Amino acid sequence: MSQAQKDITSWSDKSGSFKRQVSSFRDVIEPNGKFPPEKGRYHLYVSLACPWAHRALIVRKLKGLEDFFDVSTVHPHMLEKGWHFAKSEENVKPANEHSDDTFPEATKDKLFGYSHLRDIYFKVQPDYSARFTVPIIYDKKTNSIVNNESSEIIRFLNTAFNDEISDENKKSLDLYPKELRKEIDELNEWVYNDVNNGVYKSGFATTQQAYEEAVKPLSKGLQKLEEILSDGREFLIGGRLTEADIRLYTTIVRYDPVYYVHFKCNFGLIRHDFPHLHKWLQRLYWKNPAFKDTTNFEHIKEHYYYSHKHINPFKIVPLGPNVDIEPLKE
Ligand SMILES: N[C@@H](CCC(=O)N[C@@H](CS)C(=O)NCC(=O)O)C(=O)O
Repeated sequence: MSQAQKDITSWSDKSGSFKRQVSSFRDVIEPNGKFPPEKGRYHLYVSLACPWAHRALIVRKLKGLEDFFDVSTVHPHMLEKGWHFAKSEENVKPANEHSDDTFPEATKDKLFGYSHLRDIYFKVQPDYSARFTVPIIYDKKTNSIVNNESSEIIRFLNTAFNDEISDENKKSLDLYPKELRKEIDELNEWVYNDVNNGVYKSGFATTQQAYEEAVKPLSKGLQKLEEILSDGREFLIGGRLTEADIRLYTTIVRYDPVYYVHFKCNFGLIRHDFPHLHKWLQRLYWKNPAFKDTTNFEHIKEHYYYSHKHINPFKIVPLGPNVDIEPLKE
């Protein structure tokens, strides 16, 4: 059986620890480069459920790149052949009817009308044998995948189109400013290992030991973040919004509705046990539409609970929490 057809737990090694694959496509969009910035040339494939793809959607909106990239959005059910597209975008059933064919805000593959995301990978590389992940930046001109690694995608979206962006605020917004790079890189590194990927390592562990080895650093990581934010600061680093906030946000916003239950990260709820982290989350969500408008709790919940049959074989999607994000009181 090819890697592509295996269950997600096949990412685990012998010890039962989850090992995330290294992304395959690592080019960049940059002026005068192999992939120069051109309006309408590139397409973004995402899942609204996926925290990695969510990073790209936030930066696309913060930088005002909606007209530069159109987006195809996969259906939240990730089934045997991986992510698939909606069969129809009309007469869409409500999210709670669990249709594999349609879902509010899931789209068709707008470029090729393919049924599955894997078809894009095979079009570009017929012998592709790794996982079929989102996000993808696809180049319509050369029919290739520019990049499928979110940490790199958000870096080049931050700068590549600056000469073409007309809104001055969006053009000058720098999410990775030179003077903060060292601090951002340091924070990103442990946040990635212990928190962003930590929730997956906890949830996909197949031994008790592997689970505990993941969930303990995750618990410590959240405590550390809580301490950093305990002075009431609005952003993690430098008193301004940076990619460090974006990278953490997409994990924390999924924490109470999904990771706490589904991935057994249940030593604390963000809303009850991490008041400063909670306030930081609420501010990003309620004060900046780039965060709120790209956060879709229906896709998020439906995807995780419905797609990981080794964790939740009956695909029951819990109804709670009653409130997705509590209102901000300041
Ligand atoms: N390193 C990648 C990870 C992306 C990733 O793992 N995406 C998940 C969704 S959350 C995916 O598409 N998984 C499909 C699969 O494993 O078959 C990134 O940050 O862009």
